[in-house]
Amino acid sequence: MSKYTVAVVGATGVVGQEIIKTLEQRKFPVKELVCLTSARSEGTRIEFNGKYSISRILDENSFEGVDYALFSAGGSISEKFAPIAVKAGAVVIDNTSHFRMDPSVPLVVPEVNAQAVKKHKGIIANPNCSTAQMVLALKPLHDAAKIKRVVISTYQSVSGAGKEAIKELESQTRHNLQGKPSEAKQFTKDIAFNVIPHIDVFEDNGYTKEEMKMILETQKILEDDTIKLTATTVRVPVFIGHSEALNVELSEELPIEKVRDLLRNMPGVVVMDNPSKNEYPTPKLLAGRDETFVGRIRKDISNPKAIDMWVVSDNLRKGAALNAVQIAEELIK
Ligand code: L14
Repeated sequence: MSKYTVAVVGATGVVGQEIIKTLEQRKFPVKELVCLTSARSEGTRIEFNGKYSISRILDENSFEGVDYALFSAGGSISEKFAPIAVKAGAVVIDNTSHFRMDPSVPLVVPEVNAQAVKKHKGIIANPNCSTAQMVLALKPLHDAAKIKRVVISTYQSVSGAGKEAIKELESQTRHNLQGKPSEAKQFTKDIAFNVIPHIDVFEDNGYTKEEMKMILETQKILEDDTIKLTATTVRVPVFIGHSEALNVELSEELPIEKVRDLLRNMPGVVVMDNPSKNEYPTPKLLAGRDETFVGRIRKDISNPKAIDMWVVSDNLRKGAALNAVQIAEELIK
């Protein structure tokens, strides 16, 4: 089997670390792991396959001999360095939002649109975490009875926003329990004992960028811009795992058992839906798992053609690292 030189850009970040763990767990054929970071994290010892790799500063010459470069260090880093990596001969898998809507860049969730990988011109984009788990649940329904409209509410954990955001939820929780006030730095409001209807920046239409990403990326991945979507994305005081309440209007009425079967047969999806036993997915239960879990599946009593469901996945796994590594696996098939 061939082996590849793999670079991870943002190697000491929350997603970078998860990517390295995932490459190891899934036994991706790595000849050499190149860990790239900012000057601040230079020289960090990173364990991989029982050996240590020392992180180096990302620069213009970092990609010599690199086959695959997985980027997770922010949009401006991808904007500058992804083209440099491509020029050096690497294929880039980008975790940021920077290239996702570029028509020449495939946006891929392998269980949904693996074929799109083939059209790449050097860069492949990994979708937004909330989009990735949602399209897994939407795809089989769309194939069976064309989705007309989706109404989305999300409950998103802090880990997507990085290490400092994780620390802020920890320290604010501790402080507030001791009756001390806390200072909001990573989010616009306190995140402990709170919910914040604001992820990423506001756009002119009143939506946040996170909401618009869910809308536009879903249309691109499902290759159908006639699907209408609307979303409210909300940050909740959870460390890992995003949850989503979806109302999905189909173009025809499907029996609810049929809907369950379609979801059960979808790769990457697990139906966890047993209300009589209080069984439904929650982030605390499912953090660390690769699959996307769907529960609370029911007919919308206000519309016979619509389905309500609750979708939970680990935002660092399917929402980021796992999906990126799965794209790399498609490339070496
Ligand atoms: O990749 O949770 O588009 O604050 C931007 C928002 C990643 C998660 C993306 C967050 C996201 C992030």
